[in-house]
Amino acid sequence: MDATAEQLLWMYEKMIEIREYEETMARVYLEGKLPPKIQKGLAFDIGAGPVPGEMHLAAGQEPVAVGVCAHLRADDTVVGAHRPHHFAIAKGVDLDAMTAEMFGKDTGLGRGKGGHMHLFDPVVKFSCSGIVGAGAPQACGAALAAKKLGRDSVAVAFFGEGAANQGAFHEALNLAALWKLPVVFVVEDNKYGISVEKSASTAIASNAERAAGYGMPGVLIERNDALAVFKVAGTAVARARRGEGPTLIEVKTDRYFGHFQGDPETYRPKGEAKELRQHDPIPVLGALVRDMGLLDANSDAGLRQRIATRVQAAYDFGRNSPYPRPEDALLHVFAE
Ligand SMILES: Cc1ncc(C[n+]2csc(CCOP(=O)(O)OP(=O)(O)O)c2C)c(N)n1
Repeated sequence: MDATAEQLLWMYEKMIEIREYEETMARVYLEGKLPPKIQKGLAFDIGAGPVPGEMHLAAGQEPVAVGVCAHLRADDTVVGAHRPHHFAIAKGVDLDAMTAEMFGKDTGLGRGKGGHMHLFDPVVKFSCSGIVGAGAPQACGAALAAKKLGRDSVAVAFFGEGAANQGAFHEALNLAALWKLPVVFVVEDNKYGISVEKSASTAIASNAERAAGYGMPGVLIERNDALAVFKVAGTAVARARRGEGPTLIEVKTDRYFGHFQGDPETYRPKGEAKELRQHDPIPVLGALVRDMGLLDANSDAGLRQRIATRVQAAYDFGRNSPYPRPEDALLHVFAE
């Protein structure tokens, strides 16, 4: 399945937007957290500053999000994990409300009660969770609902290779195949689960091989490349829409930042992140769209400027929004 000019441009634009979002967050997150005497690599108070809590960024992993979401509609469901911004942006979650959520503000997706790992947007059917492995069964639930309602919408569960060792992953795959659910499972293999290398946690090199054990197609994508993901995801999403059941995809991708912001990354070979950035997938797609005549240097610069302005506006919105009122602390927490 070849991408149209419109899809190529969309993927390029979204990858730039995700990268801009994550690089901005890397700066904003440190505000108020790093007293001058605390050196790089030492712990800081994660509750301090305008963006409280842990922060897991996905710079480098953009191809996985855009290559899959290019095939999705607003009525399709996406369930992400604890590193969710790239999926949320690619699925079309409102950037202002998403950012306000991370600032803990009343205008946030969850009125500031969820934070960056708990972004819920029913408008575009997006959710995520800090519970590793939780997303696969939830995607099965959304897929089962679509099937029962006779709709051709699909569900995608994105999670890391660490999550693929959770029991919930295996139960979800079994059920999805047994009931031929319209779901696509996408494993992001960014080499590490926190500090643990995949080779130290997983007996086989590719999770795609595990698909055979559940009776579904499994595909390994060895390049961190938007087009490569787009092609494989297109087949998987179309298969799910036709009612032919689930697919398991694993993508080898690159995490440029630490597991969380503030991670001393002592487990990484020195210079690894810098080396990974030499294979940045964004300029690769940029060269392609320019070679195809879809963009020139001027329009590329204009596009980047528009995206930077849009992202900055979202951060301004989050920063300047009001905090929830203390008396609303229990509002929307318990069902009546
Ligand atoms: C059920 C559960 N166990 C453990 C954790 C702690 N934890 C947070 S992230 C993480 C590693 C996840 O690795 P992976 O699934 O590969 O995702 P990545 O961080 O690489 O994106 C762990 C163990 C958790 N949040 N939930």
